[in-house]
Amino acid sequence: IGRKKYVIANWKMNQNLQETLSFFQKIQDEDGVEVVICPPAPLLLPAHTQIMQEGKKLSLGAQNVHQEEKGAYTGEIAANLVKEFGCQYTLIGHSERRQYFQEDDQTISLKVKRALQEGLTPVVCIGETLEQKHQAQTEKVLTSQILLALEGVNPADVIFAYEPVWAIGTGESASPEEAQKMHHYIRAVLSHIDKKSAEQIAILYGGSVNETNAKEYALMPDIDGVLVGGASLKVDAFQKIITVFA
Ligand code: G2H
Repeated sequence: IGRKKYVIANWKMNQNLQETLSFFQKIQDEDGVEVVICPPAPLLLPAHTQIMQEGKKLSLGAQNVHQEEKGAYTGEIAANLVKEFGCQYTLIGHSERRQYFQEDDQTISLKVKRALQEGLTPVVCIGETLEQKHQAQTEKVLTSQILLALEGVNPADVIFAYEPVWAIGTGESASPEEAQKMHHYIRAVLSHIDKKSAEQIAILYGGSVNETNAKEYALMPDIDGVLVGGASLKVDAFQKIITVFA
């Protein structure tokens, strides 16, 4: 439907400097798909330099930014700094941030605003836990995550990634049909906020995507790309996923 396609790598706390340089030497951009790599923050600048040297059409994203502009927040990462280091995107509210670092929807809402203020496109991660799924709470959870994330911002400026928490790093992915159903629901919620933007907003699927199953997600009308963890660490596997969406 003419929406832009995205393949985003979330390296999480993996890869060292040497692996990063070699990854960017080997990986190829492809027409028709925006490829975004989200390495650990200390690897952003070397990755940026390497991309420039190679002259490749690849983008960088942070995995997280702090909601405040700057100040006494030991160990945290400022959005304007990652922007300076070559990022155009940042993940916000990944389930591991929600689970291990107590990020709630309120904090996530502030982070979305901060990212936009600094000129970064937020990739907002939403999704239900296994418990919520079993209690038939999925739609309710998604709706409230979407509404809070979009509070006071233009929905057209945001990308969403649907990552059912039970499918993350477990090898148990949501079936393409199951994912499509939820993406369709997410777009319906967005369309209540702004009908026109809802048609334009990219909604990516994430959770145990690999070079084998990526093709099936790409066929779904409301799946505009993928957010890839484990399978993004190996150049060959990640390249195959890029090709699927190109
Ligand atoms: C979900 C995903 C990327 P994986 O966290 O964000 O990781 O593909 O390893 O399930």
